[in-house]
Amino acid sequence: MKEYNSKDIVVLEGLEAVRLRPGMYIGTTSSKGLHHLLWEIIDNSIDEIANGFGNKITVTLYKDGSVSVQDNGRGIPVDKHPQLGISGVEVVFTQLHAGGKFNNDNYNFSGGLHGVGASVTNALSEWLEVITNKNGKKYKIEFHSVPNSKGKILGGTVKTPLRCLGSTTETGTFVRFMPDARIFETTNFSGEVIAKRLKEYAFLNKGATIELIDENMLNEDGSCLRRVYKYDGGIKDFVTYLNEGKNPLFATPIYFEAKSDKVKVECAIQYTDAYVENIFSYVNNISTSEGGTHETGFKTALTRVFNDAGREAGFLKEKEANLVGEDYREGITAVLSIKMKNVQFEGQTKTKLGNPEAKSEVENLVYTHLLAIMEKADSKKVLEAIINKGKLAAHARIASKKAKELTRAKNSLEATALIGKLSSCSGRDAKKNELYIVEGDSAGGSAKMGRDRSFQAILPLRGKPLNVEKKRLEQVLQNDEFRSIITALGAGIGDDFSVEDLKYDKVIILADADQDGAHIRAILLTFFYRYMKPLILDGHVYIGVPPLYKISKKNDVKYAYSDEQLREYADEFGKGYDIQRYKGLGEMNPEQLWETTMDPKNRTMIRVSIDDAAEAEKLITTLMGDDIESRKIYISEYANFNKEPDEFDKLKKVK
Ligand code: TTJ
Repeated sequence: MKEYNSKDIVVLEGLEAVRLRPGMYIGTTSSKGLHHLLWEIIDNSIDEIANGFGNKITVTLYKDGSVSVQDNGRGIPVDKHPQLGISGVEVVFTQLHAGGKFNNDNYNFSGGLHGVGASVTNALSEWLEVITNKNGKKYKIEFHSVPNSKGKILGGTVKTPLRCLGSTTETGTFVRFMPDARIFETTNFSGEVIAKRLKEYAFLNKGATIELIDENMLNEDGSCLRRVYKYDGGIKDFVTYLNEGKNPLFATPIYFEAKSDKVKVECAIQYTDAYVENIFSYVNNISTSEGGTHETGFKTALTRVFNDAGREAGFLKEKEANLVGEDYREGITAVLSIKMKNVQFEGQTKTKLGNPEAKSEVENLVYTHLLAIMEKADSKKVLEAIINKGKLAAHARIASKKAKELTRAKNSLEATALIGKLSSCSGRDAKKNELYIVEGDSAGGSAKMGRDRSFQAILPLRGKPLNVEKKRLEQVLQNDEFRSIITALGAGIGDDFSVEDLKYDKVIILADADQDGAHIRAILLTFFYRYMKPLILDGHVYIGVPPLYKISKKNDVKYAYSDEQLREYADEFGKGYDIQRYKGLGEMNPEQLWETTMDPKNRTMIRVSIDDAAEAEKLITTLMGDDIESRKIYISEYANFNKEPDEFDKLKKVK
């Protein structure tokens, strides 16, 4: 082997930094970070397919805990990189930020959000192997992370240099890796999590076959579980899937593709009799859950098209005013998928498209193509349904305007009466203040007495709040519990909600650890999700976790938050201890509640986040909507406790 030169040392130091501070590259070393390793690899194959090279991706979970990704694209290049003097494939896996893209000419569109690159996956793997089939030959290179002579682990170094294994008629790339257990809190990949992501990719890349093989899950006949996703309708099928269990206003989603010299747009739209707005947007296959310029352009075009086409067709009379954007978005389910070069992401979670040109490009394309569809004679019924729905929404909007204003009016008599139940805090620094929403008056009372009133405010909730799913804003605003929450937060609601006006940095839901408590949490989260989504997206919503047990021996008191922890403490105490099981928050006295659940030094909280907007949406409609049948199916599919015994037995876990 040739000697290392200085350039190679730079490369090694790059990957060293990744092992030193994995969090800087993949956010966290939890399960989420572990899966990030896989997304880095899969995204490369998706890019290849999205640009028209190949049509199949296979992800395999192996018994030894490793995972592989295979595509039938062009294969990673093996020729020597002119500056670095090593093969292209070695560059991709050892050079930070190299990715699968050497320059912009190889790909028209590519993600670049997850894009810390495949080298990060390599650096954080115990071993990684690559097979690339290219130019009629099969090549293989292997990497590993092993200690050097000083005992320091070097991540992702070449174990076996690139060699040719012979000839082949295939083209494409195969990458298999073993995540490094010395880095991650857990190295168990979740078939469910991966399947969800692959399904979304399959919707976004119509016609592509994306499969997941899980060797750890066996079917009855001993074969391993194989899930295949292929949607010839693409995002049109996506919309149909999202609307399962709802009542669509017309049978087939509106669908069109269009492109200019700057962007490619694909769009599917269907309305249901629901009241919520569901627009999912993507740029280069990356979910833009914070929206951005493309989504703004889309919304503007939507309003213009329906007003113009509606007037032309006579559904909007001369004396009737145009409807506004939100009227046309009530009950909409839409997927907007665009492709463009040089994407810029902004926002708190870097999921908001910033490119200014995307607004006008998308607006023009959507306006022209959607208008052409709506002007067709056989679209008349569809157009009429949309305009009528919009008119009803406009009516409700005007009716709820007054109620909305009330919740914003800080000093009005009514507003003061509403927050009468609120025990506010004395501090005025919104960045430090916390609002506890507490289940039940008795727990609310304990929380009031136990809290640190300088920054903690308490809002007790009486009984079950209203399930806001399937309710119009107007009805939500008539509900006392929600009105007090809205007024207390002081940041508006729905389209008017602005996180900047928040009076609290943390909104903490505190409910019992039982069925009723779970229901209350679900209802509150549904409300925040539907009417204050940025509150969740920006990470302001938390679930307080009260202890399940108090275990004590003489003056030594410990609180356990799980059965496992209880066993641990019982072992520590040995003999002669007492266990108290808390059935509810109300059983704790103010001091105990403070100590275990509210004191920032000791408390445990779960921060609520949305990883996958489309799946979150599906979950909420299924769990909180009024279609009982699909809720049953969902629960039996995803929550094993309700599975039919024989159905569950089909999937035997093997080690
Ligand atoms: C790059 O431009 C020249 C032709 O090949 C392009 C390329 O690298 N294609 C490519 C990379 N297809 N698939 C990959 C890939 C697949 C996996 C599983 C992992 C990685 C890092 C890249």
